[in-house]
Amino acid sequence: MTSRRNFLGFSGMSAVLSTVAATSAQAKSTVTPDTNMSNKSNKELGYNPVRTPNGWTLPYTEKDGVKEFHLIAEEIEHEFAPGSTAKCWGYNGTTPGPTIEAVEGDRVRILVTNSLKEHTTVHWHGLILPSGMDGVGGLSQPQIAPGETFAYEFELKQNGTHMYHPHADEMTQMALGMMGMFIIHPKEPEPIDRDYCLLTHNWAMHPGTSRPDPSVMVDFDLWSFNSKVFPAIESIVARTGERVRIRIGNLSMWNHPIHLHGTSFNVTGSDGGRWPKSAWRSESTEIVGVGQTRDIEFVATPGDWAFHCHMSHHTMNAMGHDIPNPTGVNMRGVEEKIRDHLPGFMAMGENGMAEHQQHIDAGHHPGPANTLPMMTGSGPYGPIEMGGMFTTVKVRDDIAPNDFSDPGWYNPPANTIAKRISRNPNYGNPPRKPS
Ligand SMILES: [Cu+2]
Repeated sequence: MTSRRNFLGFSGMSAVLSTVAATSAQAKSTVTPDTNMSNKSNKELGYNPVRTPNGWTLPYTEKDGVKEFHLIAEEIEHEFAPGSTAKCWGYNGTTPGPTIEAVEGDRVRILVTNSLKEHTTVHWHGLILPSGMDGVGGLSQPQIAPGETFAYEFELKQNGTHMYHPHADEMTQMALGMMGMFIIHPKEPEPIDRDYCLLTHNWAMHPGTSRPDPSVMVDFDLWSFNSKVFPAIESIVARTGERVRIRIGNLSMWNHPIHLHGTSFNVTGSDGGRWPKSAWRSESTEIVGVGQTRDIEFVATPGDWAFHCHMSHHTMNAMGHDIPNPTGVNMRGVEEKIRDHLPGFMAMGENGMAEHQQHIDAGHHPGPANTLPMMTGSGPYGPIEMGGMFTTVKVRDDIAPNDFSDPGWYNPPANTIAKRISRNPNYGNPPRKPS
């Protein structure tokens, strides 16, 4: 049995697993740096376009007053972060599929071509529409067979943060990455300077393999925002004082308590649109449940602020769950004996797991092929020891309104960084609870 969460470093096992070879896929996943696919100004659009970090927005053509979009369901080659690629399923070359963006009152026609080898449908999650447009295979429409194209057409009767996903062999198709965001702007523009959207997901990408395993229900290996994991998730960038909204959708198998450092945000909306102010809640962590969307808004304050799921295993990459607890165990001597059976075995974890990244970074400990280290990433002060659903909100005083490029690391004002004042382990006299 392959143990997924492999933090003890079974490089012997990795040699076996690395024989799983990748084959060619039908389409290459590409990241479009500029996610706004429209050449129109915000004024012409009538809204401030949403930005999908690491993703993109689906262009449309206007035909007789109808906005026509075209999705194609297909197998793709996807990179979670450099060092881990997989054959996934998605739309128009990517997972998540492109963000669909329109305005309340629009009539939309969405063509769906099926380039998979099994049938599919698309369900417009949270949208108010005729029953026959709801996309549940067998219930509301016939399945879209391989090679066929179906047309969905309906009027957008609401605004808010919505999603789309298959309602056909849903367990497999979603596990392999078929999902996307569907943003409907209100007719009246909202006072938001930067509008981001992130779709959360989980992947059973067992070490050394190259296809997500759809049978896994709880113990996943990779946790993603827009199908990317740290350190490959783009930063959320803003200028000091701007009003930022982050729309978060969840089509994964877990709830995600999403936490932002350095500010108290308001939870301001969902698939029900932007709530009345009386319904806003001031929070620092908001659980986005499976099948839910939540919008958070805050005024940007300068700094590099961590933004992540607060389930601590959701900010790690692949590791092994089914191993004995090494914490506090002196494995010297035993390590040699295990090496007879597992060549290259390296004991880790006696004093905590931070040494994992040190060994990986130093090249002592090559992991299985096509598998990201459990903890990774470097900041200006050393290893960040994260993975999965972790990125940064980067706020600076001098960022132009439409500049989304990464400004690098924050340079804090003098005397505002925590600093070392002693190396003496017996320094001071910290109080302990009297026994
Ligand atoms: Cu989570």
